Amino acid sequence: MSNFNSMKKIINQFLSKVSARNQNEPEFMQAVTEVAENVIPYIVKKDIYYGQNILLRMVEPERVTSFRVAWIDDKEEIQVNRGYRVQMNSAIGPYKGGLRFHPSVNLSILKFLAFEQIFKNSLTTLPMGGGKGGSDFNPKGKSDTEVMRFCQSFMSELFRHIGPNNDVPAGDIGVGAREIGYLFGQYKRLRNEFTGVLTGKGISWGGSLIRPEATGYGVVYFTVQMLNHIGESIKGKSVVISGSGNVAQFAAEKCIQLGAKVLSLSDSSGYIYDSDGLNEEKLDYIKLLKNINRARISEFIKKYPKTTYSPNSKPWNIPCSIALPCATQNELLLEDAKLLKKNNCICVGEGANMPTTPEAVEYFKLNSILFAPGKASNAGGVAVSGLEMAQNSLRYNWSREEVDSRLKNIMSEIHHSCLKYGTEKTEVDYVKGANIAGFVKVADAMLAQGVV
Ligand code: NDP
Ligand code: 2IT
Repeated sequence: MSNFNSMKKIINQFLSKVSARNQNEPEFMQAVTEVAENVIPYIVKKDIYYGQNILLRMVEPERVTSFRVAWIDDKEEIQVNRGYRVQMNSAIGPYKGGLRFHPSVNLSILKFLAFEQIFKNSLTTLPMGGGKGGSDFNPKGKSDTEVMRFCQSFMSELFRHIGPNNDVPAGDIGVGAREIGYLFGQYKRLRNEFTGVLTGKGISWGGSLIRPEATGYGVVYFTVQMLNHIGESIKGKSVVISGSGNVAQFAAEKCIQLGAKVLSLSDSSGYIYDSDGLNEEKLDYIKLLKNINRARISEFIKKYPKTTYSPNSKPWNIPCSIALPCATQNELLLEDAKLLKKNNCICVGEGANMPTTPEAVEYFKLNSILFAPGKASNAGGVAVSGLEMAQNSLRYNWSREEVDSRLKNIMSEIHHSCLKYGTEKTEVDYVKGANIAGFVKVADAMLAQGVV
């Protein structure tokens, strides 16, 4: 058997074992498969890792908690949702990762996110393990008081399982400043302690400057690094962004600040296309629509009628040099990748977690399109969460400039790690680089700590 075939066999044996134990978890298996394909060939060449079943240990969550969240809506009807916290790996630090509130939330999605978070957090250079949680609660259309009652009920169980030295959640889809506030208030009330148990807090109560901006800014800092590495720059380039939430808004903001032309944003109902490019004033209006009015992005064209709105479609058919998928998993398919290539796109940076399907990732690789996986390019959010934890421990706040400069340095370090493990002849496989670099630090810690 050729080396290639025997390696394929080892990988397939591993994946069969994992999938037998995690049936009906397609998103989790998708994330595990990608890591296994990069990391197993690395492990078999390294005596210290070979035979230690490290990856088999990493795919098994240290702990999974699932709980009932009962709450009363504005019509005084009793509602029941399901809450979760997946504590995946604590080898290098307390569990760290966001909470997602979205009707699609299930164990497969949270396990994929918690698994990705292990590698992402390792790449940040900061001491954070991997975790994720959330609920199938849908915040859309709920009043502020309904969201508050839900968050209070959710935290009334979650508080037993988290803590500033144990597990520190943050935001993700459907969980922003409002939800973190309600969750923090309830935790503080139950524990009678003011601690850094959550990140993404408000500035006056323990939050960090730049945390709201960090994921989107970080994606763009990473994209700039990739472009610079091939002698290109972002200035003047056209950018297509999906999503219009936290990550998309600040990715757009940084692109505009750096002189790029942002042509689109979207939500789950459709996308807007602005051939002149969004400017700061238009972006402020999007922030108002999405964050304060909690409206649909289609509303944008009422104020800016030169912009077009396309319902029930995604923006990947718009000609652009750079694509930043910043909405959700599996939102960029092979056919979208082909459209991007046809329109001469040269670079894709994931703002969301796993937005690109494996077939589309492979297509980008075969066509030499720069591609950054979310665990590298969107790590700026959790990195500044780590800086928020550091500031909470110091009982001190750093300036905007200080945090932004630390964020930039961390994104450069991540880029450097990807180059170290992913450079192949003249090109860089950022997926492989991120997976191996993220793995090595966690694996070494696990080896040092024995079979636990
Ligand atoms: P938000 O809730 O602020 O925004 C989510 C955006 O994505 C909205 O525009 C939403 O549209 C859209 N969206 C959500 N689900 C779907 C779907 N099924 N199909 C199409 N569009 C969808 O979330 P964030 O911006 O925080 O998160 C976006 C992505 O970035 C997620 O993958 C998240 O895991 C990832 N991420 C977030 C980080 C953070 O710090 N917040 C850090 C790193 C990664 P609609 O309003 O219609 O639902
Ligand atoms: O996917 C992610 O990295 C996040 N949602 C942010 C996690 C965090 O703890 O800041």
